[in-house]
Amino acid sequence: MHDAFGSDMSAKLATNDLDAFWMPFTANRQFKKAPRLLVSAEGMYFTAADGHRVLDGTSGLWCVNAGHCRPKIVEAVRKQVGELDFAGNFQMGHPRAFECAAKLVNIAPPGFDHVFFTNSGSESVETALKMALAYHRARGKATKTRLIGRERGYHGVNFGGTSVGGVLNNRKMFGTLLAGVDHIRHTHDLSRNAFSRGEPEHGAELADDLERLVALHDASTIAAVIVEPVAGSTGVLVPPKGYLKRLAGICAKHDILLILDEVITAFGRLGAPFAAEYFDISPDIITTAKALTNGTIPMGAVLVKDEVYDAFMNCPEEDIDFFHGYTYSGHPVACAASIAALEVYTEEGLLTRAGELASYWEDAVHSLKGLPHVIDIRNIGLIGAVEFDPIPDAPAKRANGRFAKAFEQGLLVRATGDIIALAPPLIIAKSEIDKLIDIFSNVLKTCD
Ligand code: PXG
Repeated sequence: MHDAFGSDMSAKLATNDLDAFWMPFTANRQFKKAPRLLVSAEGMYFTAADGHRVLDGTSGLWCVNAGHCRPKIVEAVRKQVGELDFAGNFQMGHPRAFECAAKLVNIAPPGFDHVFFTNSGSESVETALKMALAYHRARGKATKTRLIGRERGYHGVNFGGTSVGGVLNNRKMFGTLLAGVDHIRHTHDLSRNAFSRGEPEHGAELADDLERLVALHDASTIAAVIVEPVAGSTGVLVPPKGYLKRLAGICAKHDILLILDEVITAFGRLGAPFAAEYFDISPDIITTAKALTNGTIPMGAVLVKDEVYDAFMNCPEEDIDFFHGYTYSGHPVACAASIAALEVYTEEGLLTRAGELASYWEDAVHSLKGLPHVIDIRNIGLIGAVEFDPIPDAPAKRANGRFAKAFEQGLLVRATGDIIALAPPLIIAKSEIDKLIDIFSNVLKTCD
């Protein structure tokens, strides 16, 4: 291989082939000493570089709800990239983006008739936060500028999402972040809710923490609250019974927009197309990404309620109504992937399949109770989590060791803190659930 100057680069590549890529959210030096490389995937399985098959217990990173390398999606991408590789959507457009938006609106909760495209969950969050600010301003309520997140919330890694997020390690290195942000308390409470099956009994009253912030800042200064219906990245925190309804009620009472961050829950993870429907609440904005394209092509989408969209349409018709967007908002290849993914989901009943599997899954995950160091097990839809007591002075080590061992044994799980999260593709068979639990319980029995 030759670089731009004509010199032979192959020797350099051979010696530094893992060095150049600064991997995200990774202990780079540790990883590169014992890399775990995945080279192909199909259905429920990855194949690792050494040839061993790995059952995907996390849908990649909560992305591949229909399983890997689905032919219909692969073909749609192949066809689109050869037909229209790129066309922008600023003051021009292409049919795939309109088709994709219409398909999304079709499966979206009632009243969500508009879609703004992005390229990731982080961008969906930034878009939603900016939308909330601009919405209030367009309605003449320009003092409503504060953004409220929640402790232990994860909303991606851009500045807005980091600011409303509640993860210490994601925040502490990055200065003062966005001004005018506050947080309500998280809902994780093992003392009252350990080993809950589905939604925990205790903690709906934690939603009233928003009233505390209203009393502190005044509702006239608050634009929006953003929460995940089920917090994923910080260890699968299932909302207590009644909590989300109560939070939505307080938002409505104070004219505060509720942004539901459904980056991991949208597209069937809980057994309904969206968590908003599962919990029977009506947020104002829903952020999505990941399974939107079954993970095939990076893409995000912000679903917007009519009232919000309409507020932007009061400006003169020739004016740009929202000064926001990305070069790749509604990229044709991403749209083609998403259209095909949404078709696969509906054709195969995947948007509701998690509901059919939920009780089998719940029993399977809770069968791990009693194994060494397990201090909690929780589940909802096709999500599960096992929490371990931390090794003194070595937080996260317990879960990380189990993650590495599981991978060796042919199972991909996701470690976060001292919690292991499970979220397999929605196509999983009951026999594969049994296999997943079998491998994982052996790992838990044999690790310190
Ligand atoms: N919001 C939520 C609720 C998320 O879970 C993002 C926003 C950001 O999405 P992008 O596409 O910008 O990464 C996420 C991402 C994990 C894990 O292991 C979860 C995410 C990403 C990587 C790992 O739980 N969620």
